[in-house]
Amino acid sequence: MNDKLALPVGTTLDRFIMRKQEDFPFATGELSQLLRDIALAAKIVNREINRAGLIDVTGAYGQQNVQGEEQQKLDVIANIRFIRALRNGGEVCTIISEEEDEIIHTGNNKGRYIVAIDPLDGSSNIDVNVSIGTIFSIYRRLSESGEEGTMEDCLQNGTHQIAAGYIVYGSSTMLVYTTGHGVNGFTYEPSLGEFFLSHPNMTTPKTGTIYSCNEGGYNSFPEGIKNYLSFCKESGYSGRYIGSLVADFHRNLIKGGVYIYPATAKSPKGKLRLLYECNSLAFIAEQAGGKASDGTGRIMEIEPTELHQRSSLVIGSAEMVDKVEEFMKASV
Ligand code: AHM
Ligand code: MG
Repeated sequence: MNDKLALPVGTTLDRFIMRKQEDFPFATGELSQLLRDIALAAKIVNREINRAGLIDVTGAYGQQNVQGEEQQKLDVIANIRFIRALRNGGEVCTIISEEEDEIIHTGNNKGRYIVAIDPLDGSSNIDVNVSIGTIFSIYRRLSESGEEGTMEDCLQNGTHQIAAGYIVYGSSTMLVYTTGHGVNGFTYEPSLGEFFLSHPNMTTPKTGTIYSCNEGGYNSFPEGIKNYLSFCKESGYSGRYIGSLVADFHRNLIKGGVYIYPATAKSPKGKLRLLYECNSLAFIAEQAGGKASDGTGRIMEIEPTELHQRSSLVIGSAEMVDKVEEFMKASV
């Protein structure tokens, strides 16, 4: 953890990013700028989310929003906003998005970074006023600068992430990120249009009493997961499942708990995407003292072979993730 500069609660995100950059004398400032680009897009998406119901009313009259653009679903809007901000920023050569089938070349061939993003996670909650989120990972390109980013650049395993974060659009909007030196959380103050440091050096409890899992798929869960769920119940744990990964993860990060999305009959390889969802949250979990596994091994060491690869996910408090792995091992 980088304690060289302990910044006080209330520091703006911009100042925080700037001061952290001073810890690395040879840094070019490009990563700092990239994080600021993401924060800017987050503010815009936050605004769209907050008036979602109102936009729908406007749309019903003319099918156009106030900017004269065609009405679009919020996840499409978020995708456009983040891609636009990253393209305009200039530091990113290539983006991969959960919303896009193919690699997106930004045209910034000198950009040193690759971004993987789930622009709006928790699609089933978008239209019903329940917390949703954005998840992102940042990698350094492996290919030569000056060329377009390659598939190899995009298919790096999670240990190669140089930064990752999420935005949770909840009872307040928060941006939480890591550059591999601990985890910091910032709360958005809408009247000032700024994120302020509210959760410095976040750490997650070693264990907890919350388990988060959609038990609707129980009948087709692996035996080890079924047994672990019985253990949770026998232990009197609380079941909490929002159905928005970011929000479930964020709560468990703070309170201690485990989120489980196993393989099911419907999603035999798991539902969540390794590159857009699992790796970024795994990086944050580990930086906060937690763990992330696919039930048998570390998420961040899985070698991706395709952009939209799925994985099982067990993530949260270290001792709880270990316990799930024990149950999985015992059942084979
Ligand atoms: P999405 O990216 O299409 O929104 O899917 C991911 C979401 C997660 O946020 C959430 O934890 C999970 O899917 C919920 O799935 P289910 O409805 O099967 O429980
Ligand atoms: Mg998602």
